[in-house]
Amino acid sequence: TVIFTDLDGTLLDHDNYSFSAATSALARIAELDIIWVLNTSKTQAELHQLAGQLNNPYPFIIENGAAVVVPEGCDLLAGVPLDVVNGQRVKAFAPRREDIVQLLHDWRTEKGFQFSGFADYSAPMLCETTGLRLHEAELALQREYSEPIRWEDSAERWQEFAALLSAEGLQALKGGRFIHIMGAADKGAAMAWLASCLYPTGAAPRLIALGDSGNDIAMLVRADIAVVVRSPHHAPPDIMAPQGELRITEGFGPSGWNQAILDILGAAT
Ligand code: 2M8
Ligand code: MG
Ligand code: MG
Repeated sequence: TVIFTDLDGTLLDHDNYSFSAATSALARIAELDIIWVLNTSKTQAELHQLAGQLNNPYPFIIENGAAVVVPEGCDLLAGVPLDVVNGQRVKAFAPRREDIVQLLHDWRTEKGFQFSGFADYSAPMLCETTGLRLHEAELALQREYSEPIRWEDSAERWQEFAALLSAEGLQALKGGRFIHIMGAADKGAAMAWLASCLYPTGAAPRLIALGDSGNDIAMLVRADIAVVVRSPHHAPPDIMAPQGELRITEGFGPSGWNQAILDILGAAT
């Protein structure tokens, strides 16, 4: 078994980012020595900090499947060729953010689209919209592959914007609060790549995936057990044609996560 989990609204509470409601399930995972992979729209900078807080030594997936990062001290992908970017071992699947932001800003100027994005926000502004603390907001602003935006224009203008995105090979993925503009990568493809690296020979592991939003669909449909974690703020994403078993939690966020993991793994005896 390998577990892939989203963070915001899934393992972390949507409003206060706490994972304390998931303590028993996290202990059970550690006890069973199961590899669990953080698969999130958050940045590498955020993940280095959060992996530490969560005591998770495994590779993690950043910015909606844009890249897999193998942290220092983790030798799980020893034989896999990786790039080294700023001293970190990574496998990137998506184009860099700079050019994407440039395009978005050109379109905004030329066509008058109404939207704002992380490139427009200061850390204190981001704290206000997200409830992140100042230091966390600074880490969230250090983006490499994706630009989260808020659409402040009409639905018709969105159609026009979406057509421009797809002509450039870009996509819009829905997170808990923002729409993430990025290249053609997703959490599901990154999960499949990492799982195949973890188990290059022998039987494929059972993949458990947990998520709460549209940007988790690509990961959830490819899992053997997909857990939709309920959100107090938005409707669950539509999972059409899951390849495995589909569950939906009763509880919200980390408390739903906790229950789902204990149900699947069995509580300690
Ligand atoms: C953004 O991601 C969440 C994930 O669903 C969202 O769209 O609401 C990201 O920018 C992430 O880096 C940041 O930590 C988070 C804060 O709520 O927002
Ligand atoms: Mg989420
Ligand atoms: Mg996420």
